[in-house]
Amino acid sequence: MSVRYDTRTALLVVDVQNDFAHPDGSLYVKGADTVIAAANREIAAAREAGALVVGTRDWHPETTPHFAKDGGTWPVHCVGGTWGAQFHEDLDPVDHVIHKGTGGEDGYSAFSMTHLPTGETRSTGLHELLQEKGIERVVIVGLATDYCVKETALDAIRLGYEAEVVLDGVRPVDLEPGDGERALATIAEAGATLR
Ligand code: VGL
Ligand code: ZN
Repeated sequence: MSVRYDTRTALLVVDVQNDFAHPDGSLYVKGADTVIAAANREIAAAREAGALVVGTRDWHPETTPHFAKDGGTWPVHCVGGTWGAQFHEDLDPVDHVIHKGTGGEDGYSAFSMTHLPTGETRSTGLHELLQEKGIERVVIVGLATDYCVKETALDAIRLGYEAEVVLDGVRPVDLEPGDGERALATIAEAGATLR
């Protein structure tokens, strides 16, 4: 069944950036081409219904405890201003862009960033934007199921939004086999709808 959109709904297009979505990207997620097609289909449906379309970008400094070379987990990716951080060129335009991870945080959630050394959490501005626009429900597509999609869905529920994840519009990194499936189970358990 297709997703319903209305003016109190926002479509969140999570991190469809070259480093995740382009085969030459440093953290390419397999199946990202399917995600781009699904994201564009949802963007068109959202626009038709007058729903807000928000795109997020992972936007890291050159040095951050998020990167393996600085003591973290990941290869260098989505450094702010670089090719890898740009939206994939096949992705249709969004209305608003939200940046996350800008201060050296992991920045998995589209809503909040936790500063790793201090544990302090601050907003990306997304919640404020959605409140200002009277949004009560979010529909989520993008990358990656087991990190940014998961944390965004959990934060959305925590903040009081209805949340729906479009299954053909997300793909996992799967550092460990099954991470994506486990993330979807966690998302559903928290109260989001999987569509
Ligand atoms: C993400 C790993 C590292 C994501 C971001 O967008 O899901 N994954 N940084
Ligand atoms: Zn990242």
